[in-house]
Amino acid sequence: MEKNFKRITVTSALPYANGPVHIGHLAGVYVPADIYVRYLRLKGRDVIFIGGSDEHGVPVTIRARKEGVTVQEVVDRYHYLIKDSFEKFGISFDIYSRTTSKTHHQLASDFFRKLYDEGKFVELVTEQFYDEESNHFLTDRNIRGECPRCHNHDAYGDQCEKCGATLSPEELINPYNAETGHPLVRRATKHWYLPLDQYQPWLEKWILEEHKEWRPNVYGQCKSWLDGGLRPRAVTRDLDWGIPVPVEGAEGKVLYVWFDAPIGYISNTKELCDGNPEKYGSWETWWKDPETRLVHFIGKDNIVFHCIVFPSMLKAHGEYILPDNVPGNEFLNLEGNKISTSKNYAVWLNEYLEELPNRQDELRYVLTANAPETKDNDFTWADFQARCNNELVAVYGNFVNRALQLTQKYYEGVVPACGELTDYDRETLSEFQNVKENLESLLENFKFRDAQKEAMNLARIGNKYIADCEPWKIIKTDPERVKTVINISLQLTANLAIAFEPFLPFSSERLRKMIAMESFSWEQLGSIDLLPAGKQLPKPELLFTKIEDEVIAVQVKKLEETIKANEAAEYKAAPVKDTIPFEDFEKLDIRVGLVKACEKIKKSKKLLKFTLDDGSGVDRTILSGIAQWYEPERLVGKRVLFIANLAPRKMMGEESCGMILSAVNYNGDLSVTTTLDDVKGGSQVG
Ligand code: B3M
Ligand code: ZN
Repeated sequence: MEKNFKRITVTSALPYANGPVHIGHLAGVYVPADIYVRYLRLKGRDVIFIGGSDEHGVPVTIRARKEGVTVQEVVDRYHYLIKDSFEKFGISFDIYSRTTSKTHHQLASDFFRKLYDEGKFVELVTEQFYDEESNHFLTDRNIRGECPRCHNHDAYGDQCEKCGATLSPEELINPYNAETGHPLVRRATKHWYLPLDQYQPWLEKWILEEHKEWRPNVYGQCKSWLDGGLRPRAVTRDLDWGIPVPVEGAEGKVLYVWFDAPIGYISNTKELCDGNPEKYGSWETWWKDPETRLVHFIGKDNIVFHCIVFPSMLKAHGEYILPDNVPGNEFLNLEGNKISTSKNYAVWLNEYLEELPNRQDELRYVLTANAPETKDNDFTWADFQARCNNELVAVYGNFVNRALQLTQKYYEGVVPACGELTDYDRETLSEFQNVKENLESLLENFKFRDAQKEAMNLARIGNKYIADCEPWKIIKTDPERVKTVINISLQLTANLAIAFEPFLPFSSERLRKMIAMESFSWEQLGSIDLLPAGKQLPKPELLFTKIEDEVIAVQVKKLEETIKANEAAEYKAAPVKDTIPFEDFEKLDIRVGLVKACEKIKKSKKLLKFTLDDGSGVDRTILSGIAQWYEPERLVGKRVLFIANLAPRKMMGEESCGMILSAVNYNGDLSVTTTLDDVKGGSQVG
């Protein structure tokens, strides 16, 4: 922090209340924000942490229509589900409110009105697509029509999924309403635009010159937007869900969701402070005092709104401070694939909480260890297991457990006194005193991944120390030395509880109780007299437990099944071949064969050899390339369909007389066809 700020307002993106939150949200926004806030609180800084649901916009209305419920029902359901997930993961918001709150509607409305009255908007009339049957304007994604390039009939208003062309709705031939199929007409409509072009020179100076310290991915995105030249942006929409535009003659229009949502940070602060002024003071201090540092935690798809649009709104308004930093993260992938809410491909937090109970810190740990801070990153269950077992259990948990168990064993849980320090003790202590300084500078610079590594390093130092000193070997011969070693190990343990608090709050809390500390603060980090000699410690329990293979297998399988289900849902049958006359069909002699024997063929991975009863009294041999999908025993006794009059062919030295019919599934898997009833071998099919 270059400037000395008095207090810090921390916000994290308001998730859309149109579905549950997943690990991508947690990794990209909420865990880093929470680490930062917890650190500042431990330091005794004046900080508030603002969150809430984004309950306006088109997606919630689509979801409601699909489910046949009201929009209010949809946002209620997800608001509470999301809020609950965050709470259970220890995301320590001072407030988690919603953009449908009264306070927010009022504040966002007033914000708009002030800009309107001061002539900060430009009014523009444009032609938009309109559905005359249901009387409403449509958004790009809700418009479909024929692609002007490949003539696919179901291209979207923004893109053709068949040929990949990027489109705008006007380009579509015969546009129609994607939900109802109604044809669309063009109709003139008036909207208010924020003239971002007018803010361009100011933004260039403010970001490109004065905020060079922003993360390269954030700075880079801003630069490329600015280099491309900014254009006015509509801040109103023709929709019936949202905050009504507070201007006469604007009936049926609402504020654009990206206009109202960031104002939600301010509204939620107001709600927080008005509800508890003794604790939080006036909301305005948190948003208007230049000595307040404003920090927005977001994902990369929100960068332009938080770095360009919202600051321009704040600047236009004139009374507010601007963000001092916007730590934006890249995306987290899952097992090599994109996380997708619409495809249900994600690890949902509410499901994780049920399926891996009491393992919130484990997920927080792995998400931070793999945080997509500078580039997209991948979450895999195998890595999750490895990090939990090899780092949390084997390093951190192991050290703490050793220190506490030895205290029980040798001193009945009473902290022994520290004797004279050796050079090695001093070396160890100075090493971990450096950790504090390193941690601080990393946390202040939003490098949470490296910061957590640094904290883990402290545990490694401890492990090495105890392993090198081998107290169990000298307890008889040099009991005084052992006292010192255990004392130092316990001091290190206390330090670990503090250092890990921002990252692993649940474990730190448990550890704090195991070492009978009332409370701790960041300033204590690095000191070696946190646990006074003579202090009685309770019986310790394990800080972390191993994650078993079965638990991981279940999760991996779940994702694989989702992929399969999606592939099946997306599968489109191949086009039907050219029509043939009936006589051509009659040329084929398809029959039922009873499988008398079936075996693998040596030297071939593909072929199975069938011996069929085809009703002729003589066994028929057919080879079929389905070994990959069937154990031969499974097919014995089954009735299969085969082509009886196909010219015999030699394969792998065997003669095959006919062909067994199989269906090719969407993913290429083969499935042998059979009859529903017991039909005699040799029966004709037709
Ligand atoms: N709801 C988009 C998102 O969830 C949007 C963020 C608003 S932050 C003010 O990614
Ligand atoms: Zn196309």
